[in-house]
Amino acid sequence: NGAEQAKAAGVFTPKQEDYQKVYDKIAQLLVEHDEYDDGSYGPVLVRLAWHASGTYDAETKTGGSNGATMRFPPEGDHGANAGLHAARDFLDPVQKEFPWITYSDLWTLAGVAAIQEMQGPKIPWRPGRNDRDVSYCTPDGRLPDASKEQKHLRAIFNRMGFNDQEIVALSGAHALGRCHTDRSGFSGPWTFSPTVLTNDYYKLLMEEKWAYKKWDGPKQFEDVSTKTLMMLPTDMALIKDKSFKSYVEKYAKDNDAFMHDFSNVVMKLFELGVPFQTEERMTFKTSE
Ligand code: ZEM
Repeated sequence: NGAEQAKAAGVFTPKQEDYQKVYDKIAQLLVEHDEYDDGSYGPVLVRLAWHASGTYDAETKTGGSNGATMRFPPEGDHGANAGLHAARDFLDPVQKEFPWITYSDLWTLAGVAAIQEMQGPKIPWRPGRNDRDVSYCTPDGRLPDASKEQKHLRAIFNRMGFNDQEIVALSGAHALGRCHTDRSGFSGPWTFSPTVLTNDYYKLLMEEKWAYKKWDGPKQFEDVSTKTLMMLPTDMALIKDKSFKSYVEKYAKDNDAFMHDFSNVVMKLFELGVPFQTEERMTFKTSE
């Protein structure tokens, strides 16, 4: 076949249909490996794509998803990245089957696939990331510290180029997944449906009563009524701060607005610092 021949000749230029095959493989593995956590690797794939991208510094134009430098010990061992080997290992067979894709493109594409397969919005995506060597690892401390509040959130996310509205829209990702005591030290999920993207994170922030969890672990919050859900200090900062809270209220009331803004802001996150050769983005077909 043409693609194989072109690849053998070293001139293989993947097209949208080739990236769709990568997407489909990830979607298939997500279904097959339902033994993980709440039944899905989806959340940890989203966290991998976010931690690859969220190291971006707009001033020095360093970090971001270009490079996939989390493969190497200095960055892979940063405390914030604890547990992400699970996501990288999950993607290994995909990289083996499609050796032409860079790890850095694969990680963000997997983030897109995970979000779409967990009933989130379509996230337009484009290729163009190159893997870089260990010398491009970012310094520790670029990702947010969950024990802090609004001042820290603004410092970290403004550095990437995000405003208040975007910070709140991005935080809606915490509808997904959970905290693990052996990773971050925190414990528990934010919502009752951690493998489906909804605006429940905002609804719960607004509607539940939250109190400090009484335990030996780091300071976190639990819902008073069921004591099964959690919020980080940085999550609670979104309803302490007037400007942040106005967006939490908006997304709690309007799921469509959340889905729309989440798509835009995640697209922007995954593109930070990438020297694209193309303006054109592709939108992947979701399975079924
Ligand atoms: Zn998270 N996040 N995050 N986040 N995150 C965790 C888990 C997940 C913060 C944070 O400290 C933590 C964004 C923003 C911020 C996801 C996506 C996104 C955990 C738990 C912590 C502590 C890790 C563990 O123990 O496994 C902080 C302080 C943030 C600042 C606002 C953004 C932005 C995200 C994507 C757009 C996801 C999906 C998870 C769940 C991972 C899993 O394994 O279930």
